Amino acid sequence: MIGDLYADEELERLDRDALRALQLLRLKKTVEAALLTPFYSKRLKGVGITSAEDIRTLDDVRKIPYTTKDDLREAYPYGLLSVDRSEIVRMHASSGTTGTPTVIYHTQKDLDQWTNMTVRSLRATGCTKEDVFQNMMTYGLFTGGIGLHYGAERLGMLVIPASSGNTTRQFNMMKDFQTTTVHATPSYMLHLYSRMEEMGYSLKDFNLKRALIGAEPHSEEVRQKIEELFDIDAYNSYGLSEMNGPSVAFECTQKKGMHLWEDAYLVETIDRSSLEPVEEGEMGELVLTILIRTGTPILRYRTKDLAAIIPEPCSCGRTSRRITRIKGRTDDMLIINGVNVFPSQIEEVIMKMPGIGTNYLIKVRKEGTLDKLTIHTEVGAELFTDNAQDLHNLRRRIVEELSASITIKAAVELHEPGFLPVQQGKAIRVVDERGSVF
Ligand code: DLL
Repeated sequence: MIGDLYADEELERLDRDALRALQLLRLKKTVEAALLTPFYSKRLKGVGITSAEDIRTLDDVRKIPYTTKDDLREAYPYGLLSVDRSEIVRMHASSGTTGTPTVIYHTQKDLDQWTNMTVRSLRATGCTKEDVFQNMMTYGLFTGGIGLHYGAERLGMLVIPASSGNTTRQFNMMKDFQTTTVHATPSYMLHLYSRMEEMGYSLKDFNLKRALIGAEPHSEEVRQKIEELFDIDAYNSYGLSEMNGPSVAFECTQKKGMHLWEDAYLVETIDRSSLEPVEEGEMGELVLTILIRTGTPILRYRTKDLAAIIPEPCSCGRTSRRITRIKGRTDDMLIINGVNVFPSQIEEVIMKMPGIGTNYLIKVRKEGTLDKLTIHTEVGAELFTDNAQDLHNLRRRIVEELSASITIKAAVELHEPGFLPVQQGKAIRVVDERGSVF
């Protein structure tokens, strides 16, 4: 494959024409692999694609129907394998909410390519072999732990495969091994900070320089809060198991959007109602095709994640276009008395409030015929002990700013640190008690 002729550093900086030529070659190869799977052979032949030669330009990708999570479930367990099962060396799975998991299989070559992407992503954030890397993402079927592990090793970092949870042990290791880089969900980073003092630690015990945060939606305000609390740089990392996992898109040290590694992924943004492409720069649903995996090829996957492609080149010199922070998932959008609200819009408002704590929860329920939105948020311990007037003022300010930003009058309840539940994996930020209202 032509991509194999380039060193990875060159792939990061290929000029756009060469990049597109490489994408086309890899797309053809992927379609060829897909035609070998029971699922896609039927699907592609149904639209007249019987060989890779039916893909002549990158625009021909539009001839291919979208793939959804339900399709992957339908193909469970082996309907998307394009190679003999003996060639497969690893699987990952995500269960979602409906039971049947979606399973992704990797050949050794697929894993090597994924590791390349991971090395590249880590390097983009300034990681080197001098770093001590504490990987606080769950190891297992979830891709967050193992996904970054091999890249970090290949880069030569000292890898601590800590996995998630056990906050005391995380702190002990951060201190004893002088960890410089952690990988965690943003909600776990906030949780860590909230426990630091009570565990007898302070920032000067650590040598932390950066956090790689991802796997769940979070606002710019949360990134800034993590950076300020720990006095570090925090980099956004996006990925999904259907597209391997972490290292689909990663921020570089410029921190102005995430480079979506285009030699490995073909990205489209579509209008989620018409399913037609939106303009570059406009917010749409990300549709991704993985170009570096043959074990389980997936074409035009509807991620349900909303973001925009940033067309302008990045000053770091990497040529893969960037995407904006994920605004939310199409299925996370709340409709409150007819108004569309993404949880991220609420998070932006509360996380920039001075004195606010590290955890919050959005609750929606019916009150008569109306929807009632209540924001529960923790605040710093000092606010509870100082004076009630400050608490009152803070509550009023949140209500006002929410009303200005999302045009909804929400109830706000302030709580002491540690009051709200903490999840070990991805944070649950919304509890919708309206049943099957929407
Ligand atoms: O969360 C892979 C991953 C692990 C990414 C570690 C980054 C770091 P899944 O469990 O399949 O895979 O969940 C994928 O999580 O479709 C998004 O909705 C959400 N997501 C992942 N990263 C981000 C992010 C991993 N940086 C789903 N910002 C995706 C917002 C994110 N949402």
